[in-house]
Amino acid sequence: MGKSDNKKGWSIISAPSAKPGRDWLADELEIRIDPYRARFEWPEGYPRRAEVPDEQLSWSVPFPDYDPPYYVAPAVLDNDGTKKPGGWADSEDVKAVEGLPAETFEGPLQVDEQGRPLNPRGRCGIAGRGLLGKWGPNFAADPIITRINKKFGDIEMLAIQRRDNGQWAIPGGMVDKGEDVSRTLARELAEETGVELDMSGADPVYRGFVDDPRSTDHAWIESTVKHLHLEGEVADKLDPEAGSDALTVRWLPITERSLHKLYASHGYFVVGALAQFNRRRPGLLPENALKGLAGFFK
Ligand code: RP5
Repeated sequence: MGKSDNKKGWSIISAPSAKPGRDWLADELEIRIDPYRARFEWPEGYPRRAEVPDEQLSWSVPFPDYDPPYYVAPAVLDNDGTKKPGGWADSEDVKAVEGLPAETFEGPLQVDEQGRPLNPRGRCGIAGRGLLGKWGPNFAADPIITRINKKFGDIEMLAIQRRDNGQWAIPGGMVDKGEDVSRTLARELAEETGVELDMSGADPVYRGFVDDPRSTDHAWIESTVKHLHLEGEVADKLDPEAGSDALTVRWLPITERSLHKLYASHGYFVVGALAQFNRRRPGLLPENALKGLAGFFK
């Protein structure tokens, strides 16, 4: 198990560098995202999360006094697909929802006695769906696009500043119903940054739970993360332009500091992508830039 830093709001991860004698660049990274923001942060409009002691996080441990506030955002209710044509949200009546998956990237879906899916990372201190449209897993896709800035010797990523909270993020988004995830990666990239790239050959980085501050006991995000490193002139010819969900778009230098400031679990996804790429193509990414990221796990 890695460590958490409550003041900075890191997630917790189990990583080789947390184990003596192992090196994050040389060894396979085992990314396990644990809930931090999902327990201690919440977006504007949410009620305060109920306290959940570490030892009662798991649904398998009884917590008879657990009585979290219930919250579903008005935007979710207004976009109920059973009432509004084209609505992106499920019905508020969980029993009326068709097609709840039996399996998610995190394993078999567990439900409570009311049929509500249970967050695979345990109790989050808020019942209902919050700002998330789907009961259970809300599937997302995150395209990591990197390049080397030769002038500064940096590795940079294409990042957006989110309109909802001003945080820098991978230009990801939700998978539409029936959509192939490669398509979602390319579509979200194009919608949020104006950059059009074929993501079908991108390298898989991660699939699973995201520590998103919108998470609740009954709704959470699971993402497919893929990485494309652009070489030579390709990246310089692109002309990124912020789309509707983004305030700004830029090539963001990847540093220990910028990684920690990224939205949700995105810092872990980016460092995981770089470590994996560096093992496959040793020598291509600037050594100094990589060395500067070692402290990310400390
Ligand atoms: C994060 O929320 C995911 O990693 C993905 O980047 C994003 C999807 O939500 P929206 O950007 O569509 O709000 O948890």
